[in-house]
Amino acid sequence: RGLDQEAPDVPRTKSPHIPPSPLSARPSFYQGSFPFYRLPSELGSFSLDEKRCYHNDARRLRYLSPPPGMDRGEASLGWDLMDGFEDRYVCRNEDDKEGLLHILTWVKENKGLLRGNGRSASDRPVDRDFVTWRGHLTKILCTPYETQEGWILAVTLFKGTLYISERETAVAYKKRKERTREQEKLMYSGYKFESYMCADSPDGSPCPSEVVNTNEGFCSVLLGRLASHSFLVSGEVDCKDSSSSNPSPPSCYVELKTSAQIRNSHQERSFHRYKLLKWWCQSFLLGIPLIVAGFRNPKGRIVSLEKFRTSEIPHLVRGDRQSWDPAVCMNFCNAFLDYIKKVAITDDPRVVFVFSWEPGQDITFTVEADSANLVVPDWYVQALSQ
Ligand code: 0WD
Ligand code: CA
Repeated sequence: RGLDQEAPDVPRTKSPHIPPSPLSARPSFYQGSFPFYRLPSELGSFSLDEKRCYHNDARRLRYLSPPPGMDRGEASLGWDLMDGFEDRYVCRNEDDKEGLLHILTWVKENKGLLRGNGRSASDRPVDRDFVTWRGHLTKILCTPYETQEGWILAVTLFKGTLYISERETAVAYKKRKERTREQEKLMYSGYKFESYMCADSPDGSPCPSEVVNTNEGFCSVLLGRLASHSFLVSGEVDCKDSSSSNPSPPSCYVELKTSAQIRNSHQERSFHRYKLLKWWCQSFLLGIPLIVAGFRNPKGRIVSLEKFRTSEIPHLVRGDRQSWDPAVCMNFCNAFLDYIKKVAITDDPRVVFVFSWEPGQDITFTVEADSANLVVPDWYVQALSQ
């Protein structure tokens, strides 16, 4: 015992807080067995319309409507992903930093669904450890293998729940502002693929002449658990497969992706190492079982469609020794969420804990005592204090 005995016997919350040392993101630290992860269950959903207005319903949910013969590889393709780029494209204003806005709006409008049992609702109105976007968790999961882009995640503890929101890094800002026309086209092509594959109703047909408007979206809100961490997560869902053998969400949801046609073994290896890592993390997190990928040629036409079962993706990359391991992603995420819980202990909506990471480095943090850049806005604090 020794040193322990000298520590004053005060409740943990009152003892002087010793800040934890930086957290490593090295893959070798996180090898081991896969941690407990519960398939998330859908609690609700919301939609964002063509003007980016919030609706507390599923009006923007779309339905998978693949071309006949897709499953036999016979689909007649050649879809032009550039069609409409010049004249039928409305792009969301990316300078408008929404943070957690839409998730918090959903929580505010659905408070009754979130009350814990036992505790008084006003003590912990959202009975979850974390609230965040799925996209932020995807970034965390990919961190041990990321060599290019760092991240900044801003965290606030408010009434017993940790809210995680992303801040754009200086590098990401610069990249966004300096995007070339070719990069813009590539971004457009992903959305255009959706208009070839999705219909507005379960028995409707796709409408490739429609305007592609990236303000629009359907987001599912789910409850999940990773080891000791409970969370509420929301993510944009591309479409629903009405013919799915399991009709309940998220099992009936489908993720759509585009990728460059693979023509040699080098391209195949890089597809496995980088693309499939991101695809797996993103869909696994929400429990989306199926990814439909369209492969495009250099002219921007779809040359083939392929289905990937999310659960099978780790097996596809297992043969490659230098590839990624899903257990490392999940163990790292578990460790990072533990780390956040150790660092962010001041329950105050004006306090923001800013975690940053750069490839090759450890995760560090700073504290903004009266932040000019809040994670949880005043209107939300008021709504949850009533
Ligand atoms: O402003 C930001 N930095 C972010 C905004 C970061 C993360 C999310 N969001 C918003 C998006 O506007 C969108 O409404 O959250 C919603 C999507 O959340 P998510 O599911 O957590 O995000 P993610 O998994 O990264 O992306 C899912 C899809 C993307 O599909 P692909 O197949 O490309 O991964 O959401 C779309 C995109 O279609 N998307 C966005 N749409 C508009 N603005 C954005 C964005 N910034 N990021 C992703
Ligand atoms: Ca997608």
